[in-house]
Amino acid sequence: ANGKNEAAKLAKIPAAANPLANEPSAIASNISYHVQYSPHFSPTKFEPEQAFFATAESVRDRLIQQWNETYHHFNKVDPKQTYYLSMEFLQGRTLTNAIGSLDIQNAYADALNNLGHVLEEIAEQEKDAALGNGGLGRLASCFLDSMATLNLPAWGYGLRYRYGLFKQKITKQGQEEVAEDWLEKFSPWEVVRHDVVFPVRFFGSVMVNPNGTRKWVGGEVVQAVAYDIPIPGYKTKNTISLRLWDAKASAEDFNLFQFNDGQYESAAQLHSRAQQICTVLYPGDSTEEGKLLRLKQQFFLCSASLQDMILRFKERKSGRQWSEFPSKVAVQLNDTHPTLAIPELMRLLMDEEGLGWDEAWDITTRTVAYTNHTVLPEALEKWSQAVMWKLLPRHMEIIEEIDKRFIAMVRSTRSDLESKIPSMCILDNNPKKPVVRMANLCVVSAHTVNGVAQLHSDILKADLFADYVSLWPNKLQNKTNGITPRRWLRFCNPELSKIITKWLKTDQWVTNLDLLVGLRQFADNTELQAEWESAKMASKKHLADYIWRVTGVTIDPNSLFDIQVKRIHEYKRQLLNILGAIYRYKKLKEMSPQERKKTTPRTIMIGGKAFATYTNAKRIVKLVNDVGEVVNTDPEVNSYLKVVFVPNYNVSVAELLIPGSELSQHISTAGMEASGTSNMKFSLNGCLIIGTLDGANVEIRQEIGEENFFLFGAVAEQVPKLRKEREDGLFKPDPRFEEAKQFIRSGAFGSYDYNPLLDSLEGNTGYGRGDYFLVGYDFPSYLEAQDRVDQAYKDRKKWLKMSILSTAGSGKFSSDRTIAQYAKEIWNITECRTA
Ligand code: GL9
Repeated sequence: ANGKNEAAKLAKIPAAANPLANEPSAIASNISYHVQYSPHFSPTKFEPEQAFFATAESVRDRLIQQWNETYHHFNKVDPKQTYYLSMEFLQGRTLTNAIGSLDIQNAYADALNNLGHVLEEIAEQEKDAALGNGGLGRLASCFLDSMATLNLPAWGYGLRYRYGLFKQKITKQGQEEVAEDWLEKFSPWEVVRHDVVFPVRFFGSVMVNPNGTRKWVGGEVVQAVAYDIPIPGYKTKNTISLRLWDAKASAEDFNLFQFNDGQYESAAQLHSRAQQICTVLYPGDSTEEGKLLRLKQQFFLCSASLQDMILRFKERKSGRQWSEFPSKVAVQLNDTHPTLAIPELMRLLMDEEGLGWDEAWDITTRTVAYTNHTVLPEALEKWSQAVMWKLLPRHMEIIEEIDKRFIAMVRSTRSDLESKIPSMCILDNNPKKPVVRMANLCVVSAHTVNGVAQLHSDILKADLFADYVSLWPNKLQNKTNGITPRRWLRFCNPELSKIITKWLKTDQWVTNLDLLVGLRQFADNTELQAEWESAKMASKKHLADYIWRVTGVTIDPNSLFDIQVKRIHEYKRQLLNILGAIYRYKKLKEMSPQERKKTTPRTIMIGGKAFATYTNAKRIVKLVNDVGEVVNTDPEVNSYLKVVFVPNYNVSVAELLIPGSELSQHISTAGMEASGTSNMKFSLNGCLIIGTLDGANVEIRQEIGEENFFLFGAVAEQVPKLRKEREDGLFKPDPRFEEAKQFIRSGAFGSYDYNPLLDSLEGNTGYGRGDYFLVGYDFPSYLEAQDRVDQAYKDRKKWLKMSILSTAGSGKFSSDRTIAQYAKEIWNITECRTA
């Protein structure tokens, strides 16, 4: 009801445009100014939606001021600058984060109250910018927040997808994907830079000049236009840029003659081809067209970003030496997706700037570093050589030359590695399907390669990249991931933040998260425990309210809130979770009412999106929903167990779920989750973890203390042997595992055909990979760990202590720590603070 008739009230507030005054009345005037003088809606309405856009624009005014100052400052100081190249940035919403970073929450809340609105409600009007799939994209966004907060000269470069990650609808059939148009009504945060436009070529051919140099010509040329999004640091003036490229054709590409001849489609053909490039995040790559489009996107990002960096390098100081480039520019490749930056930088330096191979190679290799985010073979990119020759003929020449020189170098310096050359080199010339191995190109060309958690980096060293380590012992580093404590505690959980600040007697923890260890000494304190419990309860009620709104299921805030939210993937083992829930349900059914009363009531929430063509993942979504349907409507047990599928999991849903969580599940098959980052978010918010020794779980457990972590399951070194045993038919399944599967097969959760999913858990069937993910092996120890959870939850003091110790031990997982390490150990950049 807020704001319904507020247009009249608004008219009485003078529309002053002083964008920088901090009093609530001045802010209200500025909001009013935007409603009236930068209108996007008809002038009679001032409902929450209109209020959101006007509020965002007033916040943007402030950001622009300090953003411009940061630009000027970097230009003047000319520091070495990092460019984080990423196909994904999972930004989520911006308003609360921006107001919080500017430290003017209260004034904005008051200003909006004066206008008849409530800040929290206004903030909920904002659509998530979901230009990423999951952890990898969210990591990039957390990194930007830390770069700005640490006053580092650094920018992000990405693509301005029209449709980001799809919206997930749950129907009787399971998951349905719907396009999500975050730009439907425009984004108040982006600024188009009409003066920043670069041509990007595709296809064409290579021309040899009389002097032997080469030039890429012909084909089609698309314009890359810069859209900048401001990234404010927390309580600092520094505001850096996320530069997103959009593609457009130029007017000359529009065939006016054809159009006037009535051939509308062919007249605009080049325009529509240009438009395709930035239409969707991760176009399906099951077709040749899809693959080509994805490759075009990758090159588009790399080429535009590098042209921009080179121009800036030249403009900041005229007439400088190219050899200075690596001391002014650091490029970080977020996974192999932007690998083409390597041959593109080589091409620009040689063909456009006239450098020779050796100098160009020296500059390129001293500039580029690469982060690996996964060891899953299906995620290691390999591009067809034929497609690459067609789309990027000059780059293929360069890649061939890099490969040739690499092989020659290994032969001449390390004859012991001769037998390893076929797997180490870049081009896989298998005649059936010749491909370019992008990870190999990265490792060969980058000065530094890093993994994202200690265990993952150890696996890279021992396994995936072992041969390169013997060649270049110092190239491989670890940089354990982190999360921004601003979004993931200070802003999403203000109740808990207040308590932390009170007990630590400082709010410095927001930028120095190690200070959280100061809570350890109070972990037993009854007063802190009471405050802690009531903050958690408030968040649980808030969450219960949300669950009711989006699913119609009522959940009990006194039950244990148990959450698993992440992309649906067999290796993440949501199936283990739901099988555990099914087993619990079956046991509850078998109990007498008296026995049931002794159990710990639970609400199991599972959320996440399945990739559109990943059938088994979609079956898991369907199963969770079907189980929920039966359990939640079963009057015998539904006060002891609820199973809820949380639809459309995204950043803003995470901000609601995490503060209200008590137990979260990070239960991947050991060795398969490179790091995980939501585990850090949950732990930071006082949520206990049930998990395997995988990814960053290992380090979280070390930091918070093993007695505060519910550990189960096989460890990474065991996995190959266990898989082999399973294959050889030597595995004897636990009867509880058989019982849970049999219960599904009996039709207890409806008539949908779950056999393909269940068969994927068997040793020797045509389906799946013979329980490749070891759900069967880990099932008994998982159930036992869940029993320990139930017991621990009954002891309130013990549980609260563990919860406090989780938060207290999470300091290491700040992305400020991670980024400080990248800055020092990979990029060699230092602070550049805007005065
Ligand atoms: C991922 C890993 O799977 C995660 O374990 C890791 O935490 C993140 C960030 O380093 O990167 N790699 C990857 O491809 N994704 C990850 O989440 N997938 C998606 O982002 C969908």
